[in-house]
Amino acid sequence: MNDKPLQILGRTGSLFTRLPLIFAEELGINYDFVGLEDLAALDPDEYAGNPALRMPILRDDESVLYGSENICRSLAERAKAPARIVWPEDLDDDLSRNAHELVWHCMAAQVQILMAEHVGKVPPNNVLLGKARAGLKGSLDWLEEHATDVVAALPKQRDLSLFEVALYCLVDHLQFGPTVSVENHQSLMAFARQFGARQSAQRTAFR
Ligand SMILES: N[C@@H](CCC(=O)N[C@@H](CS)C(=O)NCC(=O)O)C(=O)O
Repeated sequence: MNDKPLQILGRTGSLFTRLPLIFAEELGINYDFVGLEDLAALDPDEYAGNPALRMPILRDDESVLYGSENICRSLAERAKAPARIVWPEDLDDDLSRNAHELVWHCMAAQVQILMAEHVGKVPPNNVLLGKARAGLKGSLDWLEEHATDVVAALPKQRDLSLFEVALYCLVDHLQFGPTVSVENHQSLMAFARQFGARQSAQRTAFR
């Protein structure tokens, strides 16, 4: 068996990269973080071969794996002590499934808006940016109303859920790279404060 640490490739300020970093910390996985330089790069080699030109990527001696959810699943499979993790397919009612969909929508919209503003220098009145901001704001308002109930409905006997990790990373990233305001969403902020007390969150802070 190969004991060389796994590599998680991404950026310390990347919303999607934070998910597997938190999973790795929670699960006690030995890993090296490899920072990627250029968000505008068009060469897949700059993203460990990911043709989608996205991060994070998980790399070991034998393989590369793309996509934050894939990577979280792979890390869970590699954990020495099995953890009780709630995955999207365990959400079995419409409210929880909608909440999952909207968190992932918000994450994609947050990246899209920041990339357009900071990398693309797209004018702020661009219609697609306006729609992305409106969809992000509406989805955040929905999550503000429902996320507490969704979290309360998760199985009590759990170590981690992908939903909570993603929601935490989203709310924290909205403060790190502001696009639409989250500060007045009291229950989302309270959730983030509580989850943010975990060592895994503190060891992976955006910077
Ligand atoms: N579906 C991918 C999305 C990853 C993603 O959008 N990552 C952002 C960084 S947080 C990225 O690579 N952005 C570069 C770009 O948008 O061109 C995943 O779940 O990992």
